[in-house]
Amino acid sequence: MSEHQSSGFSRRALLGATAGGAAIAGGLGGRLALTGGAIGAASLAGTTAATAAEAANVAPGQLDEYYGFWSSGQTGEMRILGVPSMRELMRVPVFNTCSATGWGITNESKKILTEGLTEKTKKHLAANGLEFPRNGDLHHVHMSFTEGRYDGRFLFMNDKANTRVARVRCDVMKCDKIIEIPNAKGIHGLRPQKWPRTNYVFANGEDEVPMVNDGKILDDPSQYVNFYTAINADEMTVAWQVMVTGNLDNTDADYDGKYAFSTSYNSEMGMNLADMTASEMDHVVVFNLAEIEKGIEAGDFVELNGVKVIDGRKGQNKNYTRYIPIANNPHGCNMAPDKIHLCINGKLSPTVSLIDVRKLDDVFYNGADPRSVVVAEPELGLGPLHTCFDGQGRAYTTLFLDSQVVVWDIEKAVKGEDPIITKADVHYQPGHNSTAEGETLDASPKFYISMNKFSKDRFLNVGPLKPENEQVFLIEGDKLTLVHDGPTFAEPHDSIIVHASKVNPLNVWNRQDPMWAETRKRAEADGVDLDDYQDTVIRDGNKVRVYMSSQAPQFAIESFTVMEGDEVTVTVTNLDDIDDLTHGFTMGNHGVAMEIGPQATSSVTFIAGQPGGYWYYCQWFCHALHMEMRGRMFVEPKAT
Ligand code: CUK
Ligand code: CUA
Ligand code: CA
Repeated sequence: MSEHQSSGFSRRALLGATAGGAAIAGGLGGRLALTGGAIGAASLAGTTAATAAEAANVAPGQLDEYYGFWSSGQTGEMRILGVPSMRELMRVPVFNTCSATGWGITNESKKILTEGLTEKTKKHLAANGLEFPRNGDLHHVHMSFTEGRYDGRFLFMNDKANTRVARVRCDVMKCDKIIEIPNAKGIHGLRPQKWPRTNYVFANGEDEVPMVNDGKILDDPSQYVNFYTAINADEMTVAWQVMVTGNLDNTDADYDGKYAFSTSYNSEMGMNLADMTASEMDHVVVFNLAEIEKGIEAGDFVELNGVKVIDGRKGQNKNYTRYIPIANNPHGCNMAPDKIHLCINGKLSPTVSLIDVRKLDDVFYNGADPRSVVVAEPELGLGPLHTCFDGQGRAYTTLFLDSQVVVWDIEKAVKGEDPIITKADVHYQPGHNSTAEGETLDASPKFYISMNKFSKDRFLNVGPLKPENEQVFLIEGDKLTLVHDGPTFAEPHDSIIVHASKVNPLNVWNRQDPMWAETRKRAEADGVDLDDYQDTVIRDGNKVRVYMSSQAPQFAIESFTVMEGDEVTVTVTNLDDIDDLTHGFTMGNHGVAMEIGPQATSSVTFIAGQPGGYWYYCQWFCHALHMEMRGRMFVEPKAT
């Protein structure tokens, strides 16, 4: 034990927390175990925490029991972690561009990034010299469900910054669809339908916009509205929208396939902080799926930018929506796996409001008071943001202001008894949290992950911009033991933890994959069969199309010649069909790089620059002779 580490302990103990020695020692124990100081951990932390850390330790070469799918906020990508080790396994570019894989650079990815944009947005982007947004703000990643359980088909995610929703295919862990949601602004909350399967993905528009937003109405909030969007999950098209009163924050769906819910923190329709927090009550909007579908069927909608929009605003007296009053500025919206209770997290209020979804029929069809569905409102602590579940009747709510998690008993809360089981300190200011499959019928009491917004002193100082801190706790009965701190780059909001048995990605691409279907068509038009590979260079006026295969450690074409200013398209097919044998193609000095996975085809188009010789090379270390995997592009001067 060095002195440095010892003093670290006392500082931590002072700053850290009040949840008791176990959590503090657990933190240290976990940290030490991870740095290899197992003996030190045992002597310092005592046996319980050391055992817990051991239980959560995944030794080198061992696989995690769970996949974690992580959002990344303003980074715009999806991340895959192993849980409980919290090892970062992969980054999947979605709304961002990626230097390694060429997402946003290849023709295949550009197609996905551009085809779902509205014409209006394409114009904004063109005015800025862009084809697609450079950024994204990805808060919520959720997997498709079949009968209340993760089914391993797709992951869906939002982009708050550019009002988009994306889908990632779980068989290859690549994004295959991105759509911009018309009418709405700032897609925030996002959840798949749980029952009977994910036919819809629900997406909340957080920001209010003029109705219609064409510049005629500007600073007149009385004419602003918000939109709730149901996306057809199989086709990735907008099925319908509901116009609502107030804004929309987070959403969830029930386990009966009947209702979906959204929190609203701005029922006031305020345009500044004072106005957004002016009321005593905001609301939760309840969407009646069958009635909305009937309304669409019956033609009770307006068509707005190609979308069927139902009017579900307050006072419409129709059965599309109901508004349940909730203490001012609620945030998280979490359906419990008991299939009965929906938790609305108070944020400004120290409470969670428990809604019994079985009572909603009475509100819709028998005129019951909307507040009658709120069956408990336990006071839990300051700043409740999100709640997750362990399938044992316990709920875990993050307390942002208290920097704690509170574990509480749902049934006790409903009975009016003190529901609080325990509180544990987290470091610091937690937003979302997750338990193993906690938003599904397979919720289990194994790990608790606290996604904290501030890491402060938990890691070596890396300058003014600090990582976030995500902590893993072992759940043992009523006790939470901290076993791991994990720094993350900006800025995951949410995560889901999926048992490894439900996720079965391929090791090698299928040659017929739709990802490069367009490229295949282009090759066919050029007389090139991508499956019976001919390495060839096609000249077509000032367009040059290079088709080449790659097999470690060589590109089939070692040089090709183009003219200055030519539009060059390079299509590479990786003929290796071995696990983990990815090649790359980087064209020097042209800002061009891409990944080509085993058996995959990727293509990239660029303008040949100044005359001269340029090297292209494989940027994925693939072979002992990987450095030699390179070739030349000769750019001839334009004839004058
Ligand atoms: S929101 Cu981030 S902490 Cu976007 Cu799910 Cu609550
Ligand atoms: Cu192929 Cu490195
Ligand atoms: Ca409010």
